[in-house]
Amino acid sequence: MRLLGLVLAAVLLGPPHVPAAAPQDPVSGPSRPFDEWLQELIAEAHDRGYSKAIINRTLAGLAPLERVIQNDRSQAELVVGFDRYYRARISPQFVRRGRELARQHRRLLARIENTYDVQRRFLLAIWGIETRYGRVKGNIPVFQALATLAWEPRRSDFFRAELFDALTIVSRGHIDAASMTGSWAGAMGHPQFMPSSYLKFAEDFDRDGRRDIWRSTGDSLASIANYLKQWGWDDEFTWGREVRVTAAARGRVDRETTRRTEGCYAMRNMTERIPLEEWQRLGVRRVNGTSLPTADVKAGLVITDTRSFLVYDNYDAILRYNCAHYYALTVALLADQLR
Ligand SMILES: [Ca+2]
Repeated sequence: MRLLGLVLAAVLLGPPHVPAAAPQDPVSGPSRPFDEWLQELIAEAHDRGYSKAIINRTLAGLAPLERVIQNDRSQAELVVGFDRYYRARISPQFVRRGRELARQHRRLLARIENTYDVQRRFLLAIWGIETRYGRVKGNIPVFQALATLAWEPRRSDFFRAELFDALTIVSRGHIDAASMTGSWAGAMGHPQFMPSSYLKFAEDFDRDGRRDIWRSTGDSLASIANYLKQWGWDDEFTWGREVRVTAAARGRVDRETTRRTEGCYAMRNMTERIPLEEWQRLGVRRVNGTSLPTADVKAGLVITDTRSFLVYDNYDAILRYNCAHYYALTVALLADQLR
């Protein structure tokens, strides 16, 4: 089976956790006036049992945000090379900052590592890539962003569900609506969780009664750890490694391996996982040309325009965070630099 399709377009389909939009006429706008739509939404919130006080603090008086609509519509599939993508995010200074934070939060990270069994370097790497280690968390009011996107027809069902999840978060008293800010598509706080992910994975690690991914570093890093753990992370292993695939090896790989057929887009854009010894037989080598390790582990091959990687099961957990190889590889390579 051919793997040429594996040469990846950079899949920059927007923020984490948000499924790609179905193709649609880009100029078609919301079909109904926002206020009329909002009144119906508020009625539904009442029906679902959210209190009047909560609804008044969150939904009442909302106006759509033009900036959100523009961002949503301009999400093109940008095709840049992997190296350019990586360099745009990771600099020596950015790595140094990560190492500083690793020292600064050494004890906290050790406790989180022990609790969730996820190596700390991956938590720091996701934190770094998502929000520049908490510096850029987004300052758009989450209810306004989600309401705008739920009103827009493109992905209204997805964002409407997220909007009700956001109401649930406020109802439970974890955060007040005014402090609930995020990026334009509703990804929130240090880990950039969508509300549905928040409800499933956010943790109250500092035990103050709130799962505060906006202000608590402990809650935030533990929430990232919990996310990876729940998606099957195994700290006996790492994520994978960069490899060298010669033209001859590439020919054998194309003839003798198959693509994955299940999972999100990026998961289907790599090979099935086969034992390392099979990759060795096919001619795949470490970057320095030496033999692959003899560990009894399965790996899938991810090929970008410039670099190739054998990835283990843990890599899937990073793709669950954001299903794009460039994203996951950048997280993984940063994590290696933070070891
Ligand atoms: Ca807390």
